[in-house]
Amino acid sequence: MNYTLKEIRNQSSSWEQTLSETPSQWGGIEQSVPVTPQTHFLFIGSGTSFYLAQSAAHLFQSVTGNPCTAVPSSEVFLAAESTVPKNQPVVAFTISRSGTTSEVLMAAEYLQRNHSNVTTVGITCHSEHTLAYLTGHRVTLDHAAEQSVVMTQSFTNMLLALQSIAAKVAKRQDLLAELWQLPKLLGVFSDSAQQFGKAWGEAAEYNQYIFLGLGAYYGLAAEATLKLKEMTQTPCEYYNPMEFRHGPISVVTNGTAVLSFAARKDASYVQGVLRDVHKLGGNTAALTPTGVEMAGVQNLTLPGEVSDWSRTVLYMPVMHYVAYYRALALGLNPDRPRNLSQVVII
Ligand code: F1P
Repeated sequence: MNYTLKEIRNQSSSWEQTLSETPSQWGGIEQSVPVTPQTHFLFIGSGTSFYLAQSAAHLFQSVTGNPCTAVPSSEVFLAAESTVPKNQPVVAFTISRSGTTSEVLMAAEYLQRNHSNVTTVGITCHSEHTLAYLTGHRVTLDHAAEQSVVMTQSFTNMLLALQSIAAKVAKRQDLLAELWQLPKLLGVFSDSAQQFGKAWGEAAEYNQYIFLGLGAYYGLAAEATLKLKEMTQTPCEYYNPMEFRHGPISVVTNGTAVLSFAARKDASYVQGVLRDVHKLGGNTAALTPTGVEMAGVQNLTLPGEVSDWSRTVLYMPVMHYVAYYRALALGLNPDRPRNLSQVVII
């Protein structure tokens, strides 16, 4: 079995380890991380880790109520005036699987040199790499490290760790309990996730893919797009579903596959968008919560009764399989994606 498939399939058990290790790691640093109602949380990353930052910012703000923003690493040191708050305490989660990506290290160094109001917390899968030594504090998930170039379990585990921290900061034990259901839910769901991903990935008639997600799920749609692009170079894009009609829907043909992440709160709106796509000849599918059925759309129901907030990472393995199986169908090696390396050093 190749690395990529092994790591996609390892998510159920790696999630369990992340959920058991994060609270104690965060517990060891929370006293030195100033969190007040005025604290601004900044989420920083590059590539996959930036899309992770986007989802994390939404998830954090929705339970803490604190202002949260996500920024590509480069915009910390190249556009700080518009991305790094100056007059309030800031906790900057600097996210990097490798902990050696140049821009993330440059961002962390820049913050420590120029912004005394900022406390940096590294989120990484390599406790032995530079980022973990550079930031003021760190949460390390070495069990989620990968040999593959493309990030799969590292994405979902670092996001899950940030959700576990958000639930702790917000004193939401109920959400922590919901997160603890996810490893088992993925266990019972993984076969249907794989079958769905295989079918949609192998479909030779699809020549472009569009992923739709709103709020915290927008970062998931972005990451699903990046996975497919990295592993297969297939034309693909991502949008907030309600934005899709405002121009981008012009690309839809009968070779277009539109896959949406539907939350309970937005399912009826997503259904309307997919209905319009279908009328234009597009192929549509929705990943939906239990009990939400969308007529005229291929549904893949995610198991469990957890909240939209807690369910976030459960959508991702499906998209990992879509990209993985499309790569195989195109005769490509998912472990050796074109033009890419595990880490970008500039
Ligand atoms: C981020 C990243 C990945 C990309 C490739 C190169 O790495 O850009 O998003 O898929 O692997 O590195 P990191 O900073 O999270 O290690």
